[in-house]
Amino acid sequence: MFKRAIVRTPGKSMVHGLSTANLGLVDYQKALLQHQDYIKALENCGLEVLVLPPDEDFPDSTFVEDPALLTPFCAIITNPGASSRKGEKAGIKSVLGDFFENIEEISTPGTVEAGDIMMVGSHFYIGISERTNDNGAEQVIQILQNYGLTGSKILLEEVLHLKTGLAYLEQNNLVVCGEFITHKDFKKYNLLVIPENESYAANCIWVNGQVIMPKGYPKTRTIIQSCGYEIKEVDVSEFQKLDGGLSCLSLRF
Ligand code: CIR
Repeated sequence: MFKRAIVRTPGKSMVHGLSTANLGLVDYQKALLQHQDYIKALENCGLEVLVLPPDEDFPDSTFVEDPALLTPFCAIITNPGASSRKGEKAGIKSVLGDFFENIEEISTPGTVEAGDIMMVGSHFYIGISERTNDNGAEQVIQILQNYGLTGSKILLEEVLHLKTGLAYLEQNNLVVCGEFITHKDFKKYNLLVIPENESYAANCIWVNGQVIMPKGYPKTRTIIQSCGYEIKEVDVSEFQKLDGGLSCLSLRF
């Protein structure tokens, strides 16, 4: 069960965030309102939410999931592969010191963005992507092992981050789409296969028995609901324009 979440209010500079989506310009005022709704959804799942102020120096800093990986025993400050995001580390490290006794760090030449890491119990799947390299993944695995946890690597072919196309909903239920549907490492899970035209909704989050998912994906909603989860929908269209999903917008622990 999670008790808390950390989010960062987007700054005006978010309109200059990294994007391959081709979905048009971000509407900043709309993004602020959507971010508030996202916070409410987390609170309605019982979480205490720490809201960090905008950091205008880093347009993508609202995607707080990427610069840190939180585990039950330590926080790992990552080393984002995108050069414009490397400086996000300091801001998140100073905050996590209040909650974690053990803070570890990934160092160059390793790069890691935690959107590439999915926790399943005490095991962590690490996507090797354009943002997370092999050296970074090996550093994460070594740190995890020092705390009695395990990690393994998954080579990504199409998606930006591992969790762009995967979400673990506990109880062996794994939401999958695209390249992950037939991946051998995920065969042991009960796969909830999301249709290609709703692939954005594969990035949803389990929060204490409930699932928060993006608004507007009825087939995915039905699939997840049929497994017995209560669903909360949030419109995150402005973050989608920056390739960001629901999971990217918070650190949950
Ligand atoms: C980026 O390209 O880094 C941001 N515009 C989006 C990051 C999304 N984060 C995630 O999937 N974990």
